[in-house]
Amino acid sequence: VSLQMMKHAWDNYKRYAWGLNELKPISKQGHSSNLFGNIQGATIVDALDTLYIMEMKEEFKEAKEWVEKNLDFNVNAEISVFEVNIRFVGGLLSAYYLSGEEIFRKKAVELGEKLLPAFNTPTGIPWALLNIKSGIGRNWPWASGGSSILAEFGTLHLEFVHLSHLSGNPVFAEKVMNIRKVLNRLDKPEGLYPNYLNPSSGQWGQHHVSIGGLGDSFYEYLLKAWLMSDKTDEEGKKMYYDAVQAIETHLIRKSSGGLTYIAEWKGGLLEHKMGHLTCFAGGMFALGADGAPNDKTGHHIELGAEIARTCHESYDRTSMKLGPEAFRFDGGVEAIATRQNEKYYILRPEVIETYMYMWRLTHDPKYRQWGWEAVEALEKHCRVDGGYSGIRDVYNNQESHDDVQQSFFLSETLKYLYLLFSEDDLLPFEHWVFNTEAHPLPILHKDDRSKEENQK
Ligand code: DMJ
Repeated sequence: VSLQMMKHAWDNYKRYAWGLNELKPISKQGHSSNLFGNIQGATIVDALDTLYIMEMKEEFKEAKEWVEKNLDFNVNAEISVFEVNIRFVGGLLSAYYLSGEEIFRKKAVELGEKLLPAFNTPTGIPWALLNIKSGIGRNWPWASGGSSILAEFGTLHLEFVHLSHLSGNPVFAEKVMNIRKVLNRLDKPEGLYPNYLNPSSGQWGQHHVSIGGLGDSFYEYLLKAWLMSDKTDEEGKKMYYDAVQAIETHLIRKSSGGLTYIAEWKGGLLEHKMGHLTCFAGGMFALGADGAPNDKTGHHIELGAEIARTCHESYDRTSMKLGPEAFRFDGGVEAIATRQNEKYYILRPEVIETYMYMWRLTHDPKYRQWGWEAVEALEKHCRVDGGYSGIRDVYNNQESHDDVQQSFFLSETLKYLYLLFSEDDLLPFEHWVFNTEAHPLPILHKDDRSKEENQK
C-alpha cells in the first residue's frame, strides 16, 4: 500500500511541480519553501532513497538524471543550514550509500563545503541561516537573544561525520566535534539543555527545554552518533543517557488517566503540552534501550511503549484519526488539542516512526494495527486527486486541506510505513541508522575503519 501511496505522491509531484521544491496538490502547482532559498528539487532529493528502497527503478533513474543535470548549489540563496543538511545532504548521502552512484557523493560533499561558512562564529556554534553565495550567516530574528537553536546546530553530526569519511577531509567532523566541546563546557540547568545558545557569547538564551520543536533531534543525534560509530563514541553515549535521565526527572509525567507524556520546561515551570514532533521520542527511547546503563533496558523499552500509546491516543481522540500538531494535559483534557492553531496535521512522520521502531524492537502486532489505522486515515482525508495534502483541523468532520505535500511525507512518512510492513532485514538496525529526515546512513564498523586505515 505504501508503494501505491508513494507512486501517487511522486507521479503528481512530477506532473505538476517537477524540479520545484514541493507540490501544492489542490492547486496543482509548485510550492517554494523559503527554507531552501533558491535551491530547487527538495522533493526529488528527499525522495531518492525511498524510491530506491521501494524498487521504483524508473522513477529513481529520472530523479538521478535531474540531480545530474539540474541540482545546482551555485545560487544566491539564504538557506536554513539545518533543513538543507537533513534533507539535501542527508538525502544525497543515502542515495550514494544505497546505489553507489558517484554523482550523489560528489554533490553531497560540494554542498557540505557550501555550508562550512556557517561555522564562522566566535564559538564555532553555527548560524541558523546562511547565504551560500556570500557566506554570510545570521540567526532567526525570533530566536531568544540572537541565539542559535539546539535542534538545528545539534542535528549536523551524523551527516558531517559521513562527509569527512567520504571526502577524506577532516574539517566536517572537526566542526561538529567542536559543538560538543562547547556544550560540555557549559553548566546545564538541572542537567537539561536549553533550546537557545548564543553563538557569539557562548551563553544560553531563555531556559526553555523541549523534546519537541527546537530541541528534538539534538537528543536523537547523540544516541545515533554513538550507534553510527559502532558504539565507540563514548562521549555521545554519556551525553545521551545523562540527558534522558534529566528528561525523566524533570519533563516526563503521567496524566491522571494514566498516559505518560513529555512536557515542556520553561525556566523551571512545566507546560503540560506535547507536540506531534515529540512523539519521535518513543522510537528513540526504544532504540537506545539496549545500551541503557544500570539495567534500565526494559525500562527504556517500556518508556518507548508508553509514549507510543499516548501518541496513538492523540490520533484516536480526533475525528479524522490523525494527530494534531500539539496536544495538552491540562484544563480537564488529555491528549487533545485545545487551541485552534494546534489542531492541524501536516503529514508529519513522528508517530508512524515510533510505531516502526516499536514494531522492530518488540514485534507486538498492535504497532502494525496502529500503522494501518494511520494508512486508512491518510487515504481517507489527505489523499486528493493531485497528491497528498495536510489538514487544517483534525477534529472537524469536513476536511479543510492546507494544499502542501511536504517533502518529508515522501522521505519519512511513507518510508517508515513501508518499513513497518517489511521484514526486519530491510535496512537492519545492525547496519544502518536513520538521520532525522529518515535517510539511512551506514554504521561505520570498527573492522571496516581499521581496514581503510591500513590501506592508507
Ligand atoms: C522533518 O523535517 C524532520 O523529521 C525533522 O526532524 C522534524 N520536522 C520534519 C517532520 O515533521
